[in-house]
Amino acid sequence: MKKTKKMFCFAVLFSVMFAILAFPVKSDAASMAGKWKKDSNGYWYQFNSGGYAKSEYINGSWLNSKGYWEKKWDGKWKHDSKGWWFQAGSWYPKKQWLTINRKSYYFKADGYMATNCWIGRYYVDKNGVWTKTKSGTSAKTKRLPAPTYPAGSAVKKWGALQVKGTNLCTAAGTKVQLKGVSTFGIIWDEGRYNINLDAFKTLKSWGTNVIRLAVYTEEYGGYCNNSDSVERKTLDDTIANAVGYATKLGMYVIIDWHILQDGNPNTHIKEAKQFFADYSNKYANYKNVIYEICNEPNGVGWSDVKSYADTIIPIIRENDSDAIILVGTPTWSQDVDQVASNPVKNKKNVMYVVHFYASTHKEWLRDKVTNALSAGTPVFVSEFSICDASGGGSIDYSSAAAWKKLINSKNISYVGWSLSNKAETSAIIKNSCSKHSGWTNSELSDTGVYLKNWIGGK
Ligand code: IDC
Repeated sequence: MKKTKKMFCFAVLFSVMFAILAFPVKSDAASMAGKWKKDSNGYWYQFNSGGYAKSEYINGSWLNSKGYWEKKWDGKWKHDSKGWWFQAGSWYPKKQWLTINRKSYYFKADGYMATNCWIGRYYVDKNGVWTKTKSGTSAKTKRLPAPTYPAGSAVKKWGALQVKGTNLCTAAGTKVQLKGVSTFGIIWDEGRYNINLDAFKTLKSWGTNVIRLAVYTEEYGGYCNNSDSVERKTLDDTIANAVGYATKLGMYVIIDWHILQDGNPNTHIKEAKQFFADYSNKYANYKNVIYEICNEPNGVGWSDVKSYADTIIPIIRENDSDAIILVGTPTWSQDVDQVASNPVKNKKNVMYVVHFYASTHKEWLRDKVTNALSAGTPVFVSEFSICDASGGGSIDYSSAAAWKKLINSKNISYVGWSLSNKAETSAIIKNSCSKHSGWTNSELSDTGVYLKNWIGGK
């Protein structure tokens, strides 16, 4: 009899609790979705997302480490002029984390809730809620001081770029179009000698304001290919030199983690984490460095690419809160239309990559770009050519013209492949030309002349 009465009291207690319990300012209850359940051991709380509450408060009730209701529902947020604390009877948390309505808070030695600060590896925001955790990947590089950029240069005029809506904009918020050239594999002979100050000057004289550095990962001489004689130091030195030239000329520069045959960016995620920790630290004070985190994912779906991006972006953001980050898309950076329904978590200054080779990729890929833009996805064409997808074959001028029209009308940034004299159509320098800067039109390939004219507004 007595027992039944007690259970009855509990039932009343819980219903009343749901009816009257409201936190005045900290309206955490809204974020908590689930149901109270009961078994022979007592009450417990099942989340809609699966799992159950344990060692935490749910609507003021303490659930123990086994997940069972333990104490009276006496936990309440309180505050005074010094801040918030959480009072449960005569007890209040101090020097500890506590999860309250599915959010974690840190209470300092005096019992007040911590705000806007790091507690070890964990960050609590202005509401005291734990929002992020340090990646644990720390940079092995030294942070360079902020450089100066020459008068009249793109970087001097536009500053640190930002993304607004689907547009790339100047620091002041004006729409801007980057246009430029991608190096060939930075270590490959047909490309490496074209990475020099005079070469970049030549490109600048065409109107180029961005250079992309193709740092292959798995191919020969790649950053993650340890089976050949190319040392990482050579790659790092080349990147350092190239960023130096671009900076000296006031051009933007994209550090491109050029995955290709590795297909899934997660294949080398360990190396990628270290790479982007190192470079975002080194260039945190540079306004002109852009990070492209995975050239061309292939054989892998957007959810895997997104999970990779959601790992790498926070690592970059730990060092650099606003650099532009370019995220490749599945099917060799074509599926940009898949992003809108499931974008990366930290969207600030992130753009998504489309690559096209005009002889292979036609109206259907242009439609994807248009659809992505209409759905609010910022698009950046960080690599293209006007031949076929092998980098060879013949030029399709009519498809190229359709792309040019689309890109210019939507103010999309574009970067042509590639600054090389290899015997392939996409190489912008003729194979017969061995100059490494100062190319005249007759030393450029047909692709090179086309790119130069486009960049030059012709
Ligand atoms: C190509 C080079 C080619 C090289 C090959 C290595 O042009 O000389 O042998 O890489 O796999 C891409 C890639 C880019 C390719 C290019 C042409 O991003 O690395 O470069 N391409 O195939 N995507 C579509 C085309």
